[in-house]
Amino acid sequence: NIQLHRCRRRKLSSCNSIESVEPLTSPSVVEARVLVINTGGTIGMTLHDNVLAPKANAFFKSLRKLPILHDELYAQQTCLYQCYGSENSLVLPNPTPHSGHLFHGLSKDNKRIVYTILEYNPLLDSSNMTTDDWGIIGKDIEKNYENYDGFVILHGTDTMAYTASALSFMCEHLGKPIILTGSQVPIYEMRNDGRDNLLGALLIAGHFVIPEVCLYFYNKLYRGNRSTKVDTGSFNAFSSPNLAPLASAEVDITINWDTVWRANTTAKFQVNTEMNRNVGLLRLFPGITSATMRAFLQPPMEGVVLETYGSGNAPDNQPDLLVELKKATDSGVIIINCTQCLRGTVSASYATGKVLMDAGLIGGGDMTPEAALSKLSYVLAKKDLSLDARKKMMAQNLRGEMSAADLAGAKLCLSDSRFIQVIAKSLSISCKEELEAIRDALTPPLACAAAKIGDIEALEALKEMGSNLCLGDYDGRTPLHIAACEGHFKLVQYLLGHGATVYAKDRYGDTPLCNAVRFRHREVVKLLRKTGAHFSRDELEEAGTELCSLAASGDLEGLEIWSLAGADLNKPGYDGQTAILVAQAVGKKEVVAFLVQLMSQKAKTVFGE
Ligand code: ASN
Repeated sequence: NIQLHRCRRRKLSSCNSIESVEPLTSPSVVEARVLVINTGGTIGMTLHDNVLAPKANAFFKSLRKLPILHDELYAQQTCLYQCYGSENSLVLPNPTPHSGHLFHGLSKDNKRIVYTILEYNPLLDSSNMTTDDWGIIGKDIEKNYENYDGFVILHGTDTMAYTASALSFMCEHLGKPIILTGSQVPIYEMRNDGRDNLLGALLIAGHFVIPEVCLYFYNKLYRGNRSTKVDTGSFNAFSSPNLAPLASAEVDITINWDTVWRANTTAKFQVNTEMNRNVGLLRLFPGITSATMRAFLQPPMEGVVLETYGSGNAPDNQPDLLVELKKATDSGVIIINCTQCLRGTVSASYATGKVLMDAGLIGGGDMTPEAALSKLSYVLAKKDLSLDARKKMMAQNLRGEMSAADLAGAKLCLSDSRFIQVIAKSLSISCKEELEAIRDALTPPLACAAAKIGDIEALEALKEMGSNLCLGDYDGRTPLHIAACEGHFKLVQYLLGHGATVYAKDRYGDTPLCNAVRFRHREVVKLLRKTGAHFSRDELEEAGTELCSLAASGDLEGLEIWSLAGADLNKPGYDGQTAILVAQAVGKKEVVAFLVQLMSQKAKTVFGE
């Protein structure tokens, strides 16, 4: 039982029993409270008969003797044990030590992190963890949610990524940090990673409101459902192959706030411990038989993560395998296609991938198998939902566990993007990838609108948001197309100087040069030509007819623009007549003279006169 006192800002001299203890200098300090749930794992193991196993009732006592993890003097002076319980509460040392060193990356508000340890009995090697253990952890967090600022879960590394993934789904409307950590070497050994991991997790949980289930290991904070154990023998045991870390603890603790999941709900936190256990992971291997597949997909199996090759591929020359898969999906088993590769996403780019979609599998995007499995278990337990609704949920990004399909790899920084953030908030969008999706969807039309009115400042602002000014709108019209239509010379210049391409084609196949010609913007045509713009072979071919009609109607401006744009004034029209012959035939002498002059000018430029 944990005593739940809420003494967040306690007077240091509020305790009667401290007369004999030297008072501290600061009159009051802010305290952050963290609940540490010790489930077991190597961090608290000792050797028994030459093998490591968890040791009960030793962890708290040992931390109490470690000055980097506990300040006994402060505890005495503030009557910490009376206030929070002597059996399980500790306090981190002062973040601004007497040596005068800055405590890098943390707030300067002299915050003390008081942490209370809840030790499970029995402590488990994480290989012994089950779905029920996830539920127990979840319920303990729920019970204590309002009394703590953050939660640290000490856990074995072997299945830490599974528990982190499962908790991320079970914890609905989470608003506080839950950080799993552990170690590769017991904290009792001289060289160990447990102290640093625990300290880092405590500091982050106590200082930053990161509303996610995270995993902290070897100076990095990962989104729990993106992490996976990748090394048995290194302190750097975890990786998050498809998502950059949420934070890194170097000289400074730097939080990557753009990546941190944003709470997008007004609903209250709750832990949903209903998990469906009839789920499984099946890794494809060359030579797998339909009998193996059939056996695996037998009832009571309700959900399977199929770990496929590469970008989600499976043999398409073994129809018997595909038949088994199809039979299972037809009978209501949800099968998720995840890649065996550490990094990347599944996509139906190969025939060997498409067959799986045809067999009714759902693409798992770039989810880790751990995340996909626990998501299945969570979603399948929602008995009130129809099969279709559950399938839909599996394909959705629920807790930042997957990147939006066409956006994996989006990389631009959104830190200045107030506008998109406000829009995203109103649309209840939480993750960086989705924000970037919105930015990328909205900024091309916005840039086109800015180009329309010749607003270079607006374009500049969009560029600062990380927008690519070369992107086209829904019709493939780029800002350069629009500026060329409007004849905004300065803006065309600006765009050309900021990466816009003269070769962009809209859905009608038109380039900015075509547009500038059509709307008769002489200077823009010249500038585009100088930058390398040219008509296509077909356009040049068809130009003859256009020139003839311009000549017939006496349109000198039109003839000049076409000539500037690179049209051959001698090109015959559809009936074999050239513009000059047409002008003569209709008696337009000034057109004939103009064409002769244009042609001689052109010849001079060609021959460099
Ligand atoms: N077998 C241990 C566990 O998962 C491994 C560890 O914690 N490093 O509990």
